[in-house]
Formats: sequence, C-alpha cells, structure tokens
Amino acid sequence: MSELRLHDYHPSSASLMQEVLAGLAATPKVLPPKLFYDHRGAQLFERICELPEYYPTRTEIAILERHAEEIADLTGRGACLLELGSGAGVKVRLLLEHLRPKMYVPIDISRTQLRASAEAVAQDYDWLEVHPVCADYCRPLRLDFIPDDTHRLVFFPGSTLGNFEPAEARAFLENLRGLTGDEGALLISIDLKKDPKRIDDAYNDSAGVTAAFNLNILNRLQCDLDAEVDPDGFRHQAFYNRRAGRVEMHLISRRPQTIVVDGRTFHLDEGKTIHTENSYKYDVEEFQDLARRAGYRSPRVWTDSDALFSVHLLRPA
Ligand code: AVI
Repeated sequence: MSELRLHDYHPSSASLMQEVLAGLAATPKVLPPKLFYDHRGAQLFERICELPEYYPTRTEIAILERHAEEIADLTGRGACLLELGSGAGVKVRLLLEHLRPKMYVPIDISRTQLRASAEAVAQDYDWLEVHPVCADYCRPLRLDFIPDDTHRLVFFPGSTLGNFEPAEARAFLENLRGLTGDEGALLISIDLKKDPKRIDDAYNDSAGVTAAFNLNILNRLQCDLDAEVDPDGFRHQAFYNRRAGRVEMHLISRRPQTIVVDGRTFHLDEGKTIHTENSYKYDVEEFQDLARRAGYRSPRVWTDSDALFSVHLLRPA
C-alpha cells in the first residue's frame, strides 16, 4: 500500500517554547495539556482509556455503537468526516460503515500515532479517501483539499471540549462553525456531572497510569525543549473541584527546586503546583445552553442509562 500523504502543520518547537515559558512564569504555574500528547503520552492515554476506573471511553463507545445508525440517518451519508483529536481512531470505526463518508480527515497533534491510525483506517476501509492532518486544531486549519460541494460532519469525541475553560469552549465552538459550514453538523461528546467520587477515581487510578501520563509532561520538557527538570521531584494530584465543576490535575513539587528552560530559571517551593489540566463536566442542559450561545441548535442528544456521558448532535442555528 502506498503511504498516505500527511498534511503537516505541527506547531513549531519555538511556539511550544513560548507557551511553556509563559506558563511557568505565571502564578500559579501552568502547562498546556496539549503537551501530554507526544508518542509516549499518546500511548499512556490509550491505556487510560482502558482503565476500569476511567468510565468515559467505554461509555462513549457504547453510546456510539448503539446509536450509529440513527446518527447516520440524521447527519446523512457521503459527507466529509473530520475528526478532531482522532488518536488511535477507535471511535470513528464504530461510525464509518454507517456514515459511509466520502472522505475522512483525522486531525491530531501526535504525528506518529496519527500516521499509524490513518494508514490502518485506509487499509481497512478501502472505499474511503483518508487525509490525515497533523495540527493543533485550536489554530486555524487550511483544508483546501476538501471539495466545496461536500457537506461536512465534524466529530469531536472523547469529551475533550471539557479541557477548555467554558469561555474558551464557547469561542472554540463558534469557530468550528467555519469548519462545519451552514449545512454541516457537529457530533460532540461531553462528560456529565455525577457523583464526585466516581470522577475522582477516574483520574486517580490504582495502576498509576494517569499519574505517569501527568508526569510525562516533564519528560516532554526534557526531551523536546531541552529543559533541566527532575520528574521524580514531583507527584501527581487530581481532584474534582465541585464548585468549578471540573477535575484539576496538578504536579506538586516534593521539595524546593528549580526548572531551567531556555536559560530561564523557575523556582518552586515544596508543595507548590504546576497546574496541567482542567476537565470540565457539564449537565446536558448546561452544555446545550453553551452550544446555543455559540450559535448552534441541539436536535438530538444520546446518553447512557446511568447518565454518565453524553453525545450531542449540533447544527449551526
Ligand atoms: C482528553 N481528555 C478529555 C481527558 C480527560 O478526561 O480530561 C484527558 C485525561 N486526563 C487524565 N485522564 C484523562
């Protein structure tokens, strides 16, 4: 099989460096969650998705499996299917035979995983045109290879919108209308508010995979940005902040120490944090309200019987 052409807009290490320097200079210190997803981080995330405590992935998969035909009936066949954060490409496979898209455009920041999963999809679905795009999908995308006369379905699985601040989430959804076009649709997954213990457990698994995923961001600083940092000097912390409606992930400094990046030194006292991720949870109505304010209507939502997770069909209003 000939290799697929990768449309490569991976952010430069200079722009990652700027974000890291700004984050480490902030109070409290922050690092952007997109840094999680280098090759090792993408593999750790795949393991998280299979953990017994991490309910979102298997619940989302069950919802998609159960309703794939109805999703296809509502969104129409022959579309250009764009997937934001396509990862290992597991979820889209549940939809492909039902949706029968003309073209599949997986978009992901982890180049190695994207290449492998796009090639596997192209091989397994030989009727499908596959155009992998390596990019940070928060930035404007150039997708001029998509024919104008093809309607678009944007698939944003994994409840990844929860990793945005609500105001950013709204702005991001507004921008996505440029990608769906007026005739297109957005299929988006959202993790729901529930018993806080259940949420806490999902981010504090007993096998320590989430901890390794969180700490891997420091390995990434070492390898990709040549930083001087000791990952063993930090521990993983994750908790559900009920007031804010979000899980917070932090790296807590075990002792007084410094991180040196690009010749700049950042000091951390013992117990000080680097905030690495927020994961917002929504009620169905709360999310529909956010979507409405971003210019969408919500013709359909699917949830599981325990109301853990939701998948929404949105159309530009
Ligand atoms: C990708 N994102 C939706 C995951 C989440 O649940 O917020 C990332 C993750 N972080 C820790 N575990 C999983």
